[in-house]
Amino acid sequence: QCEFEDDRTGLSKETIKRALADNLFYIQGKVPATATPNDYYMALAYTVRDRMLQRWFKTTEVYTKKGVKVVSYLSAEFLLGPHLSNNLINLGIYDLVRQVVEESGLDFVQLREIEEEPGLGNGGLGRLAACYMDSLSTLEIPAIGYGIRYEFGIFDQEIRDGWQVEITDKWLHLGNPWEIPRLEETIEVKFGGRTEAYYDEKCRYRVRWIPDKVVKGVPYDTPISGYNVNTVNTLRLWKAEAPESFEFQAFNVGDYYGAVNRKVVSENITKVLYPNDELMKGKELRLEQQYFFVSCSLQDMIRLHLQKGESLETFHQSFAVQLNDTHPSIGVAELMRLLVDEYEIEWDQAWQITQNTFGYTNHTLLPEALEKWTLSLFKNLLPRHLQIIYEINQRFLGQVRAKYPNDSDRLARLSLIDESGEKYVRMANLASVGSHAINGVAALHTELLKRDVLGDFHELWPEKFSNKTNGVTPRRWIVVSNPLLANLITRKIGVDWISHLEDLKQLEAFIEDAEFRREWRQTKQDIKGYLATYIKENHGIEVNPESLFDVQVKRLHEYKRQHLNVLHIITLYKRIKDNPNIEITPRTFIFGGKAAPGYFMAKLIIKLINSVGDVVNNDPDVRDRLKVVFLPDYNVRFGQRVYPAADLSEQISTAGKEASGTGNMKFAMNGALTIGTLDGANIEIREEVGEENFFLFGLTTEQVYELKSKGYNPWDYYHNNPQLKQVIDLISSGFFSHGDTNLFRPLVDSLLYHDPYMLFADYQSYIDAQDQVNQAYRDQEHWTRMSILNAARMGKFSSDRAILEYCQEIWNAVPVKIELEE
Ligand code: 26Y
Repeated sequence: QCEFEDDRTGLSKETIKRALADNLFYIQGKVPATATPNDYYMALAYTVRDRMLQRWFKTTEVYTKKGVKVVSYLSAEFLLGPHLSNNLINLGIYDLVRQVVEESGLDFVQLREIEEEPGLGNGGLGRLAACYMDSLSTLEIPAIGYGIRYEFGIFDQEIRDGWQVEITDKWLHLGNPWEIPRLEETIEVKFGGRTEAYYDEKCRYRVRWIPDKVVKGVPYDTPISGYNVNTVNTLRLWKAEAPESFEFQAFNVGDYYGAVNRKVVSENITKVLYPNDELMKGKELRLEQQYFFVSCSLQDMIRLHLQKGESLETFHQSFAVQLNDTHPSIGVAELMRLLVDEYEIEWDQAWQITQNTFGYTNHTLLPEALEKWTLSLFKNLLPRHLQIIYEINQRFLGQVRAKYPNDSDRLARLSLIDESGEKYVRMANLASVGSHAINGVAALHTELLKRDVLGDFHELWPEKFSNKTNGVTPRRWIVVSNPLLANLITRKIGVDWISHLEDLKQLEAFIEDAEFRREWRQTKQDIKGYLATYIKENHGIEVNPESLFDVQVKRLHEYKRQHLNVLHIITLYKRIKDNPNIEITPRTFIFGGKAAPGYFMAKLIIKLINSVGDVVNNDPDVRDRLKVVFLPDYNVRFGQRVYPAADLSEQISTAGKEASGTGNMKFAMNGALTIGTLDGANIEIREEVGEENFFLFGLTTEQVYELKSKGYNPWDYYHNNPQLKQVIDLISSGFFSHGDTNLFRPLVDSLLYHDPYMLFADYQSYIDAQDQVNQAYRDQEHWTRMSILNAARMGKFSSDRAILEYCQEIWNAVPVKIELEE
C-alpha cells in the first residue's frame, strides 16, 4: 500500500517542498533558473493559501447551511499588514515552513520581506478592524468583513531634506496571492439621477429611483484565519468596474471617447484611499466610495439571506452589522431603501429590521472629524436616500417633540439635518438613530460621548449606549512580531496565553526569580540590538542599543503632541549644552508616522523633529548620549519591528482628545513602560498595570475644560517657566533651521498665542515625569520588574476580550465550531 499526501494540504516537509516547487512552476509559470525572489514569494504564499482553502470552504459552507448569525463588520478601512507570517502562525506551521524554505536553498526572511502590505487604512481605526477580524476567526464567530479594495492604499512616505514626501502605494503591482475575485457575485450600484413617485397595482404610494449611472462592484475575497482553529472567515473587498452594457448607447451615437471616459470615471471610485483621518472634507468621491461599498455589502447580505430561504423580516437574525465609525452609516438609509423600495416592506417594519440590524461604534470626539455632507451633494449623488433621511428625520423628531414639547434647541441638535448655516446631513445622528447600540472605544471616551457629542441621544436612549474598550490581537502583536519574548513567556507558562491573554498574569509568580528577570532583560536587549542594526543599515544612523529606547509612533496630529516630545528633547539638549558633563540617562528618541498630505502643521512637526535630530545627533557635546531618529514610512510592518524594541511608550495626547489608542496596548504587551496622560485607554492601562508602573503626567480632562473655560493663556506659561522659554526661544532663533527664523514660526506662534492642545500647560509636568523615567531606568532590576508587570497585566487589552463583549452585548453572536470531517 502506498500513501501520498495531497500536495495542497499535506503538512509533511517533503510535501511542502514539492508544493513550493509545483506552485512556482504551475502557478507562477517559472523554473528556478528564471525565478525572481518575488516568484518564490508568490509560490510560498500560494503554498500557504492552499493549506487554508479547505478550512475556508468548510467555514463558508457551514455558515450558509446552518442558520447561524453572522457578524458583518462594515469598515472603509482594513489596515491588515503582511499576511504570510500571520497565517503561518495561525496555522501552526511557521517553523516547519521556514525550515522547508531554507532547505530548499531559499532565504526565508528575504521572501517574507518581499510581501507588499495591504495598507488599506490610515491608522488606528483601520488597524482595529484588522485586529477584530483576527479575533472573530480565533473565537470561531461567523463573520464577514466588508470594505473597499483600494488600488492605492495609504501613500508611502519618504523624507527629503526633513520634509515628508508622498509616493503612491502600488501594493498590487506584482499581484496579490491572498485574494480571490468572485466575478460571478458582482453587484450593481446606482448613482445620481432622480426619483419618481407612482402608485403600484395595489394603489400604494411608492417611489422609484431613476439613476443616471450604474457601477459594478466586484468582490475580492481574502481568507482570515483564526489561531489554532479551523475557522477561516472572509474579508470581502469591493472593486468598482464600469458595466459593459451601460455605455452602448453612447457607443452607438459615436461618442466613443465619452463612453470610455465615463468608464474610467466609474472605476475611479475605488482607486485611492483618502489619506485624511480626523479631518472631514466634503469630497464627493468619498461619499461615492462609502455608498458604493455599503450598497454592495448590504445587497450581498440580502442575497445570502434570501438564499437560505428566509424572508427579509428576519434579516436582523441573520446579520449583525457593525458600523466602524460613520463612514458606512449611509447603510441605514440604504437598507431602508432596499427593504421599502425594492422588497416592498412597510416602512415601520423596515425600520424595526434596520434598527435591530445596526450597531454604531464612534471613534472620535474631535468636531472636525465628524462627517457631514451638504444637502446639494447628497441630492445629486443619492436623491432617494435624501428623501428617506428626511422621512426618518420627520418621524424621529415627532417622537422627540412628544417627549420634550417646546424644546426647539434640542430638536435642532438631534435633527439629522444641521440647519444652523449651510444645510448638512449629520452622519453621526443618522448612525445613532438607525442603530440599536452605540459604543465608544474606551471608558473615558464613552463617558464623554454620552455627555457631549451624543449627549442628547444619550438622554433619549441611555440603554443604547455602552463602552467597548479597544483591544489588539496578541497573535500579530506578540507572537508574530516578538518571537523571542513569546518563546520566553511560553517556556514559563505554556502556550495558552496566546488565545487567553489573561493567563499572562501567571508571569507575576516569577517576578522574584532573578534568572527570569535576567532573561527578560536580555530578550529586550537583543531585540533592541536588531532594531539598532536595522536603523544603521537602512538609515545610516548609529544608535546605542544600551540607551533607553523612547518611542512615539502614530499618525502625526497636533492633538497627539509629537511636538511636546520634541520640547523634552530640546530641554535635555539644553541641559547638556549648559553643562556638558551633566549626568544624563542615554536615550534614543524614535519617531514614526505619516501626516495627512494637506495638514501643514503636522508636516512642519515632522520637519522640526528632523531638524532637531540633525543638530542633536551631530553635536560633539552630546557625545551620543541623545539620538533622535525619524523613521520614514511607518506602517504595520515597521510597527512589528518597533513595539518589541521599546523601553518607553509615548502616549501624550491632550486629555479628552485620544478616543482610545491601541499602540499604547501593543507597547505595554511587549514590556514597554508608558509615559502618558489620563486619556483614552491609558487610564485603563494604568488601572491594570498599577500606578507605580506607569509614568503619569498632565492635566485631566476636567482640568482641560476648566482651564479652557476660564481662559487659557499659553503666554503666561512661557513667561513664568524659564526652561520652557529657553526651549521655545531656541526654536524661534533659527538654531535648528540654519538661522532661518521663519521656518518654524507658524508652529511657535500657534503655541504662544493659541496652543489649542495645551502643550505649555502640560510641559513642566511632562518634564518632571521624564526625569522620573531617567531615574527609574538607572535601576535596571527595578525597571525590569516594572516591565514584566506591564506585560503580565495586559490581558484585558486582547481584542479577544473586546470581541467577546461585542458578541455578548451587541451582536448576539455565538461561536460555531468548524469540523473538517463532517
Ligand atoms: C472622516 C474621515 C476624514 C476620517 C477618516 C479616518 C475620520 C477619522 C478617521 C480615523 C480615525 C481613527 O483612526 N481614530 C482612532 O480610532 C482608534 C480605534 O478606535 C482609536 O484607538 C484612536 O484613539 C482614534 O484616534
